[in-house]
Amino acid sequence: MYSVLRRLLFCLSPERAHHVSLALISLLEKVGLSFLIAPSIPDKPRTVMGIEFPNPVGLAAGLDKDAKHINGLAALGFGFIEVGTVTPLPQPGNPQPRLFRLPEAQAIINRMGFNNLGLEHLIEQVKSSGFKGVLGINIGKNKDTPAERAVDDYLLGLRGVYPHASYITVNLSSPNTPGLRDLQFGEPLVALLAALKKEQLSLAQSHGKYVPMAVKIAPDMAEEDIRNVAEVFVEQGIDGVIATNTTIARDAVTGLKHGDEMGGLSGGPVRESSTRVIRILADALQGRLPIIGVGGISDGASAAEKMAAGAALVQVYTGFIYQGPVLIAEAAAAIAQYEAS
Ligand code: FMN
Repeated sequence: MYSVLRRLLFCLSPERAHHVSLALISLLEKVGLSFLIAPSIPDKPRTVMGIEFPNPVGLAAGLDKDAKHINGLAALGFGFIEVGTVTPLPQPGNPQPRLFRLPEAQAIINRMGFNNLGLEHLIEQVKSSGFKGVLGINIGKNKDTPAERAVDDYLLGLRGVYPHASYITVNLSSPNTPGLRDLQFGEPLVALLAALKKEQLSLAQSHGKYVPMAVKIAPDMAEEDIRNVAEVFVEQGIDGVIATNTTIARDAVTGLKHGDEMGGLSGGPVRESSTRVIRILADALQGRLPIIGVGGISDGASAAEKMAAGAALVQVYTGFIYQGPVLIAEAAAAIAQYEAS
């Protein structure tokens, strides 16, 4: 069914197809017909970051930036949904076109630039969804906020989403906000995480509940940098790491239509580099923090590969666009088989 639908959707521009499919997914849920496109996924519960996940396959950030479609997406069988990236203030993102399909490589290039309706709007959406499942909320900085004041934006995000999230993701790895990825290294990383940790602990006291905080990193990191950030995460009391975001590398898509567009590349071409980061992180962390593996999962084998590299959970985005909801079931089944072996 999805292959027919995808053929129709792929006739539209990528951004239009995005909105139409999400509207359809939400509509099916509202009228109780999600089963028409949702695969059946047996529960395989596990506890990660102190949260119980019904199954290990989640939706990665960026698909539902404004948290408008949580219930529709959850009805497809995801074990958890991550919404955002949300910035404190609404911002339009980059001019269109800013989203490109590269079907030959089962890939996407995007330079959306954190287009979103802002923190207040996202919180209202989450509240009105009444969603009871595992919800990650991914926070970022506004484009116009200078790098030296980035921490203020993340603190606003943390405070705003804290009461509404199962976990919070600190996104330091989008290639589409100038200077953002510099926050992944050295003194700026330590200063940012120390400030966020302090605030998280104070929020835990005032709200009477501890909401874990994960950091999302890029795939384009040298081994030494990955090992260094792993130590910083442990020292700063971070609860998990999400590896990885999109890549700025282009070798896998040179010569393909849209292959030289600026932005972050996702899907097939990021699979190996993301698995490499997970493997190095797992070796450096030795179980001290859980890893959520994301990047290029397009079938059962690529999902199980992330678990074998050391992930405790996985997320999908681009593979979901190309394969549809059946990917959730394939990934969950392959992970169950890997864990049983
Ligand atoms: N990651 C974020 O942390 N925040 C975002 O706002 C975000 N927006 C994205 C928008 C698009 C169109 C795509 C394709 C990816 C986006 N991502 C974002 C990255 C994905 O969450 C994921 O980390 C990355 O695409 C690798 O996974 P994949 O190969 O399964 O797509």
